[in-house]
Amino acid sequence: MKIERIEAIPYSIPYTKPLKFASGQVTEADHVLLRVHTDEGIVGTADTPPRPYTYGETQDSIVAVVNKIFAPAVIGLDPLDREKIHQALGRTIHNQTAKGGLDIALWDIIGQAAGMPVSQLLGGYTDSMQVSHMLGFQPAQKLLEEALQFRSDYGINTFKLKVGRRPLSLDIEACHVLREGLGEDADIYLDANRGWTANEALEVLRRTEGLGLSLLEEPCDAKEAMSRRRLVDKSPIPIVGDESVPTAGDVSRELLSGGCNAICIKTARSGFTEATQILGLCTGLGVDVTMGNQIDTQVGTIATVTFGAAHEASSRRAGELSNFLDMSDDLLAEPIVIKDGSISVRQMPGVGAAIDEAKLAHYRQDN
Ligand code: MUC
Ligand code: MG
Repeated sequence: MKIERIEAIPYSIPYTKPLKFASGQVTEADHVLLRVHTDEGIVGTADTPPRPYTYGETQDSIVAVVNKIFAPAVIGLDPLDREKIHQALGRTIHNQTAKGGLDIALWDIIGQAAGMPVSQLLGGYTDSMQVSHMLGFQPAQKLLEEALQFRSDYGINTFKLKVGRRPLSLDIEACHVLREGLGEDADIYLDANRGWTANEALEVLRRTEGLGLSLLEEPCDAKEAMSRRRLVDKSPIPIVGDESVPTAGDVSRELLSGGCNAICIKTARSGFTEATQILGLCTGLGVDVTMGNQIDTQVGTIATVTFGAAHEASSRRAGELSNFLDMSDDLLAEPIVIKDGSISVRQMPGVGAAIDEAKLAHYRQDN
């Protein structure tokens, strides 16, 4: 089997409600759908979300790097020659989600060729993932209303609260209101997207003591190495690396230098291959992982479910899998269902990301 051609299709689907966080906001899914075509007629599919404020990629840059650099480098190779393909892609640095999407599309091809669900090929640990819902910036009472609504509509009881605002009292109040309103059984954790300094994060931890918050993600820029280490040493809860750790090398640097002591894995930026390396590193070191969300569509979300459910360590905690609910539409032919707080792995060959062609024709921006 050979890779024959690669499509990088820019499209845009509006969100019904913007998601705001410390490093940016999302009002539309202005993503790029990747389709890797083989000479045997098998097509691998993946979604790539440009996040300029996180990785520097844009919709245009993803299309350009795929069309001009990655496609010419891998066309003619066998999709099973993964190591050769990764060597070829690795000659270009960064471009995380473009590389991650291509890797997922290759696995989709491999699963279809083998007649097996990719989740089973990767590890086959379980057949579903518990869902954590991400709450963007809003007044405290609105946050509680949204969380209660998600709990009653979908059975979700794990919430990631976006923080990193100033004055700190905005987020501190939100933590208190959520814990009070959701009760002690809800898992509540925080993600500041580098919005604070390490000392501000310490102050927030002091003023939310006793609330049972479980994790604090990317509180400040990991490049502020000295103060970040001090924060990790002093924090009573794990400090999670997210945007500071897109690659296995970044994970080892941040863990070994004390910049974090838990890791967020995102398939959108690591694909399945590097996510497997990261998971192995974390499991070997006894470091907890979370399955994160790159503000994914249903196409991206099903990829996270595929990987997360494949392994014990990545399915232990609820994964962030619900942001697509705020989109006005999606490209996935068979919509994802969240039931009793969880999403099932697709029991079909590949990743299970069949595309609704009429919707793609409607939302694509290149014709
Ligand atoms: C997250 O976990 O940080 C927001 C920015 C980004 O790159 O991902 C999202 C969610
Ligand atoms: Mg994060």
